[in-house]
Amino acid sequence: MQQTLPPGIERVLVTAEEIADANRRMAEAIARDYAGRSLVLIGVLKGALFVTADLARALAEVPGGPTDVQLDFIAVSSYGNAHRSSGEVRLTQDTTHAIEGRHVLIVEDIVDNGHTLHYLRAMLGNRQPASLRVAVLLDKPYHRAVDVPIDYVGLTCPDEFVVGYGLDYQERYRTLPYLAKLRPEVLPA
Ligand code: PRP
Ligand code: 7HP
Repeated sequence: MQQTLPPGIERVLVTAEEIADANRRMAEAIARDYAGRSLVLIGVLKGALFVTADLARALAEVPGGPTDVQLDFIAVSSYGNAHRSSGEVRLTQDTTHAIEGRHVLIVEDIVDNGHTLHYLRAMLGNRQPASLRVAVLLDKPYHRAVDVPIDYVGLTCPDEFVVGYGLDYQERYRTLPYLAKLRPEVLPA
């Protein structure tokens, strides 16, 4: 059946079902690696709101995974209202709990030029966690400015500006259940 898309959206790139499959695959790998341990997931707001929630629940459905999973959130901003990163990352909200001695998994929606993740790895790594890894739903490797290790990848993102499932353009489109390409006329040249 033909789907009616909101104004500004050209086409769906990744369906809600494909996103759920990617989260399940990441959850299985994470469950294996953290079996019998206590794990803290740190979701990076606002974009990773949905992937953090869905990955956490997918993880709870895998038998034999971590003994317990705690959630925390951090907020950073580097894109402001633009569709290109300023490269300057700002911490806008810190976690609520200390992570010293804890196994920590940063959960991101997308890694593009890599500045955000580079900043977060360095900042959280300085706090002496027992371990620090990264799970990313979308790896967008075409314009990487800094090399950042990613431990769990859901999907490779097409070389497009994508919105939906947490990803925004000027704070719009975050609540779409799929990932979509914007119409080119919506973006500045
Ligand atoms: C987006 C996205 C990632 C970051 C990735 O966040 O959610 O956190 O950009 O970009 P990079 O790899 O090029 O640094 P944004 O700064 O737009 O904030 P938001 O999550 O609140 O939308
Ligand atoms: C950040 C970001 N936000 C939304 N869509 C994209 O394609 C993006 N790349 N980096």
